[in-house]
Amino acid sequence: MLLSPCPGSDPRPASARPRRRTAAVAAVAAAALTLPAAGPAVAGARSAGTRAPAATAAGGTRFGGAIPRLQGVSPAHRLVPAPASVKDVSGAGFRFGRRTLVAVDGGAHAVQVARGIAHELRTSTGFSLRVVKRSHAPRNALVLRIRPASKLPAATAAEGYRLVVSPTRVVIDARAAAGLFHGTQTLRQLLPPQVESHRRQPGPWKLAAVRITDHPRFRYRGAMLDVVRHFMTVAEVKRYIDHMTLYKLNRLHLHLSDDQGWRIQIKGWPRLTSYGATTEVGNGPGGYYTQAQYSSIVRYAAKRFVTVIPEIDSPAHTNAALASYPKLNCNGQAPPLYTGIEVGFSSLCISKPITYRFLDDVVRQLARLTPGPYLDLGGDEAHSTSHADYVRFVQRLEPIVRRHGKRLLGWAETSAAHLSGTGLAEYWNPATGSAAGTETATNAAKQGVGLVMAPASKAYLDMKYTELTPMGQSWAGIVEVSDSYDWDPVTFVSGIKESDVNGVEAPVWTETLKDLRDVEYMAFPRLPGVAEKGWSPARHSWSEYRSRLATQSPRWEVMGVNYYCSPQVDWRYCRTNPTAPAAK
Ligand code: TNX
Repeated sequence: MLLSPCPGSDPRPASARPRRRTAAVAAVAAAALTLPAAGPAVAGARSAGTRAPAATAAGGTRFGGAIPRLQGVSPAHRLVPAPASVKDVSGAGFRFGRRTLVAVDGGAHAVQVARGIAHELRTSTGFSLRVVKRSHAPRNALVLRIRPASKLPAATAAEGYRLVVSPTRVVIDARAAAGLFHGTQTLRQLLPPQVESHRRQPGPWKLAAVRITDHPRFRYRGAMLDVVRHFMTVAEVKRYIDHMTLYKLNRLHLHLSDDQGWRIQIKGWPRLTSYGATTEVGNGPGGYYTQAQYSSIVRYAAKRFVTVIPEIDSPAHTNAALASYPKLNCNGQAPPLYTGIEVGFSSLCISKPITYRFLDDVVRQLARLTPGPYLDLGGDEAHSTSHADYVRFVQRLEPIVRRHGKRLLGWAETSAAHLSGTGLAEYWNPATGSAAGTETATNAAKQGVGLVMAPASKAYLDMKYTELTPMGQSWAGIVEVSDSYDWDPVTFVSGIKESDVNGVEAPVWTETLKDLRDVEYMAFPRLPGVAEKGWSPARHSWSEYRSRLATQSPRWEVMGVNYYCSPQVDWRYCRTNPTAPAAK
């Protein structure tokens, strides 16, 4: 297995380090020839009623046939991420019907959550589900209430909720609208998967009686999308946000610049987008978001309680910017645009004042467009920058971010610099325990910089599932579904305490993934597992999780999500007919 070098700890010169990208080129070529093992022809086509002859494999996976309704699968056996507490209640549950109301007691954000879930349920059930404001809980209603802290378990905090299903009503109580929202996502998973359909489906729409109290283990539960190596449209990004919310992820880290392209409009620097955005890996046309488009992603995310964190990678991963503006290069000469998949060859000019004026412009504009507290300035794989220059650079970078009212998020290598202790460091090196490389995590913790755990050998969704996976890379290992679930964000690196960890993130790098359909194939089923690492108590084991995970595939099928039917899971549903990935 070829492990990625960590720039902070790898003493070898760049030329002696493993060149992992070359292997991936072959994977791209293979991806063009081989088809993924599962997936409907058109992402987004919701065909809940598809019928084909069913068959059951020895392991229990059900292939083809009608998509199961999961009736009789109890709440404790179907929810991902697992709630903090689920108590099955004996007796009848609740049944949505033509006259069911959605009653809300709370401010504007609570009303928005009520409207959102009513809208989703209307489409598939065909019921009118009128939204009404009520301070008491009517019968035959889904009731959403903002409650004072004293009326809820102490751990509920800002994102937790209590969900009680009884024959007369479903009540979701929370301290804040975010908690109500997460409660409605649990509700989705308690209903038959057909509720995800864009077309009206036959009922019944029944829920088992249950009492759930729930809150997240970590505050930061992220997904990272690389929209550079292959550009993703605004609609694709929004669809990915939808996928995140079903699993209670709340941070979208958008990797917006790299060697192969610059993807966000920056006023005063037009060539970044008129020239630097015109490429991607291979021969594709690239693309970028105008500031208005970026804002529309931010708003779409915010409505779903997801905070966007934009990343402008620096000082390395900057060839697109260097190609667009000769003055950003130490020698004043622009390199050509780049469409390959090597890393670590580019660097902003550490000693030129223009570098910091450029970054100040970019940071100022992104800070204005981004309501969340964090801006990510990268800091990974700076192989052509000396260690001293790298440290100097990061120490100039953080004050720029702070001056514009934000906190610095960086890859964990940034912890080699002296940091203010207000930011976050994202740990990605696959090293475990106390192996070389883990000091990026311990150095961050020592400085009071919170850790976001994204170890590549567990959380990188672009790693292949098996040698035969037709896309993806393998420099951090071959990562089957159980491998990506089997770790703990606190104990992965020794010397780290629970309070050092802000949360987890699942990055998807897109060197070998050409569109969202490919991204889905790598994210499902692993993304829900990383989400569970971020949300659920540490006690869950793979053997218990895999049976809950098995109940998710019928839902993905209805949603038109492309997914990998891993043989490690006895799926409730799996397609038999592999189909070609849709051409972009
Ligand atoms: C490493 S992880 C990178 C990315 C690549 C990824 C591919 C990190 C901080 N840098 O530039 O896209 O590997 O798996």
